[in-house]
Amino acid sequence: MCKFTSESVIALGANLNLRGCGPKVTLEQAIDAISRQGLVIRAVSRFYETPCFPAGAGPDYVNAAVLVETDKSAADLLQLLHEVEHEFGRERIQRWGMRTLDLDLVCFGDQVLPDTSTYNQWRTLPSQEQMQQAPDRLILPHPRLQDRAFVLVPMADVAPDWYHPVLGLTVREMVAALSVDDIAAVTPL
Ligand code: A4P
Ligand code: MG
Repeated sequence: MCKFTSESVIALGANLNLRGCGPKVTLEQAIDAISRQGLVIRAVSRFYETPCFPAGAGPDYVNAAVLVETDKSAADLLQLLHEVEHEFGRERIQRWGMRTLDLDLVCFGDQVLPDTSTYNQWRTLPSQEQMQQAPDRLILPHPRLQDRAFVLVPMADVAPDWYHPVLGLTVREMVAALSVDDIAAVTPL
């Protein structure tokens, strides 16, 4: 019998050293850790150096994205990502604060969670409030995906044709909507 599987994209980011290793090594090790958890890794993006957002809030990041296939639910997958973050020394001190490893679930097939109206509330949250408020449940697609070159450019390496179920745009189209400067600042390592 065929198991039901979903394709999803995980965004990886780090801007602090961990146990003497830089962010790039941490991201490589995190991808190994994810694959050991039974997720099938279908594609790994290039690794990019990206300017810290918000500007001046810390060192540059290394960002990447992976396309994975899983028979887990989206909630179980996020739980697994939190466990891997923990294994890699992630401490949640400050929203958007510096981190040894951030793993975000960017999309899970075409699921919109918990529902379109709640998703839209998070997506349209005024920028002042974005730094203060963090969701206490899984929001899909990731509500800031469309704004961020450091997520979209790596994602375009692994899932350029993924179609945003609410915005009605592909990853290619979302990248094309970013400013030229934002795209240019995301530099392959
Ligand atoms: N949560 C809800 N939905 C999701 C989802 N789809 N994926 C919950 C991941 N987590 C989700 O996340 C806050 C809460 O959102 C958690 O309870 C989680 O269950 P978090 O990972 O604890 O906090 P965070 O990482 O500070 O928030 P978030 O929303 O992941 O932040 P961002 O938007 O990823 O910003 N600059 C550069 N250049 N590169 C970066 O990677 N990353 C950030 C973090 C800031 N600046 C950056 C980068
Ligand atoms: Mg996160």
